[in-house]
Amino acid sequence: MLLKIKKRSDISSSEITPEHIYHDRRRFMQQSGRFALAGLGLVLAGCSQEGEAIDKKLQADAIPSQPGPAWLKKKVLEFKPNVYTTTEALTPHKDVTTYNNFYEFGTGKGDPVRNAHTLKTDPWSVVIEGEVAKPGRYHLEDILKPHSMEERIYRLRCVEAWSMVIPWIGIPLANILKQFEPTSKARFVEFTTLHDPEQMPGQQASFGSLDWPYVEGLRIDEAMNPLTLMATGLYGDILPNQNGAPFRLVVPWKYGFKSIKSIVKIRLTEQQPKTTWETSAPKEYGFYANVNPEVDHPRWSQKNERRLPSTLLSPNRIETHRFNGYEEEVADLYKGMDLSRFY
Ligand SMILES: Nc1nc2c(c(=O)[nH]1)N[C@H]1C(S)=C(S)[C@@H](COP(=O)(O)O)O[C@H]1N2
Ligand SMILES: [Mo]
Repeated sequence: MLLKIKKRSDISSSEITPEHIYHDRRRFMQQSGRFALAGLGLVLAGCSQEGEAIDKKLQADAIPSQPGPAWLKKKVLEFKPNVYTTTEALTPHKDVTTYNNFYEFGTGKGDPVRNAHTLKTDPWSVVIEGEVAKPGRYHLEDILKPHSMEERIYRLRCVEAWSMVIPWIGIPLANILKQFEPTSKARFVEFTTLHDPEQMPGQQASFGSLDWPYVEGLRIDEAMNPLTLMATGLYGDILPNQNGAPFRLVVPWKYGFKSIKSIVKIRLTEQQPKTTWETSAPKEYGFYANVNPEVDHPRWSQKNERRLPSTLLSPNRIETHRFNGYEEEVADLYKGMDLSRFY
């Protein structure tokens, strides 16, 4: 059964606190530990749909710690639970932080956790430009300062047909954009990831996987939708580098590649941005990239997904839902559009 987000009107204030909301990081870890243990015997035999063996060493070893800036940690720890949640089981912390797509650190799922310690996330500034009354280069701290942190538990559905349930911490993008006063000409928002081959080995020419920097975009109404989040944390702590520290986008009704990591520029534009995956393979990846079981990828079906942890013996295949289960919240944005054309 599809678990819908509760509307604010459906939820009593007493319900907002306990059970599925975890202020205590240790509790998260206990929960992840349970899931990880349950899957342990299978993990060793497992491989992903892409035929990639799960890295046994990574499953066993401690991950290099990336402490991140103290001011950000303090801010993130002040998070409050939000009504956007789900009763589905969280994907264990270990899977969320060791099975990643972040091509700047390599194209293998285990590459980002191995390599992303070279990313320096402090100090971090973000350029805000284009159709805004207050353009400039801002310290991340100043961008976050006026806002409070919320925890939102969202499904993440990768276009490669696997998915996770992740407890993010962040701020609605709408609140951040309003701070810089978009002009009436702002019809789209373009996001750009850091481009620095010294910190991001996947950007060195020898890899040649994508055109850098990684660019993504949203229509302004998609950007302003209450579900659209700028994340700075997950699982009760700051974002690990491999998950896009210190500041990344999360758009839960779209395929994961829209949720761009380690953002250094936000540009408001009149024209639709040219995005990385659309540019690299326009027949396979579109600008909209809404999760849609009715429109297959040219090389595979989008009707189902592997909910991680997933192994060969226990693939954990589930049905994919329109807009990743967020239809009620976002379908209105696409009224009258042919979603097989605007994929
Ligand atoms: N800059 C950048 N952002 C990126 C990617 C990337 O390679 N580079 N991969 C995307 C893809 S394909 C997915 S599925 C998600 C994965 O996010 P996660 O590793 O936090 O689960 O990040 C997205 N954001
Ligand atoms: Mo993805």
